[in-house]
Amino acid sequence: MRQKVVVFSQIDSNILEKLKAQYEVVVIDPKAGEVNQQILEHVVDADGMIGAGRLLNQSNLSSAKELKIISSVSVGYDNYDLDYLNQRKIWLSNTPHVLTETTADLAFALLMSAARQVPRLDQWTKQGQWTRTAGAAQFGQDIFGKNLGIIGLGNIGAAIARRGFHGFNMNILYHNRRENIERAEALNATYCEFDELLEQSDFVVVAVDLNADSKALIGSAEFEKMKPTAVFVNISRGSVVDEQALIDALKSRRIFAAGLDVYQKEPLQHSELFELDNVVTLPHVGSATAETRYKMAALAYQNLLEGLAGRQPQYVVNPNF
Ligand code: 8YV
Repeated sequence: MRQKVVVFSQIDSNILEKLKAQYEVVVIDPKAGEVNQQILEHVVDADGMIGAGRLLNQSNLSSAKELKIISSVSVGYDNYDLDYLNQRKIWLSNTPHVLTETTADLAFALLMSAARQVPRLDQWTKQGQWTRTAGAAQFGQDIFGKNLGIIGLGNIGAAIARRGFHGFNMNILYHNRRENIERAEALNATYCEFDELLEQSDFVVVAVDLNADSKALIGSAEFEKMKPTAVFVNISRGSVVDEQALIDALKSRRIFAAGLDVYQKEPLQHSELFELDNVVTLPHVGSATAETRYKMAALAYQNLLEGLAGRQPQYVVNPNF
């Protein structure tokens, strides 16, 4: 009897074919009906799950009596109830490292686009508004040699620091819950207390995991501490930021601009953010290149195989339940 795998989001087609050759595979199709209802129906006899971007917890996994592993095609795992998975002795695995550089590239794309008003000026030019030499209304912020403040100097934060230091001669500031002297020295980064980083940074980049400590970490008080020329970039999770406070800070020009890849609610079709000309909004594409998404899916496939064979996956998130 072949083990059953539920694929709960779109994954690389080659990896999907490999799964179908080895297991009984059910693919959750948003076009076929309400996704959570499909999950509830198909997890009952599932041995494994693979995918990303769905909330999985007791409300939709309690009937999954055979479930051994959830293989997430993501590095973040805030949308899984880890306490419940531990209680049920269900492994959760993720896909770290393979997406680090791609996500750091995207962070810098947002930083530069927001600093130099690229989307707004692109539209301005295409609408035929360029009738004379660009003036103060088209001015952006310098990047070279400026202060880059990174909140969360993990793998992605470190990759962003390398881009800033080696690519733009930036002064690298960082804040973590715990100072990481060895990593900071290698990155030419200086540890700052949280408020100090907000006050001194020309660019504030959020690269933390979403957890109890980082939820709503950045709100009105934090935006008030930033420079009026500051550019704010979030490539972590939307809930790390009080989104209304960000909208207010942008509307009042309390900060110069923002570059966002994540939002409190995703996917996002309607928001006050979309009416503002000083924010660049991308649809959670930090890891979204064909090459990187294949690497993530291939790593998640290996994690799944290990879990279904009863072996702890290499990139298990909850090894000691
Ligand atoms: C994923 C991400 O592609 O890996 C993560 O944690 O945020 C992205 O790179 C996304 O979570 C898939 O929904």
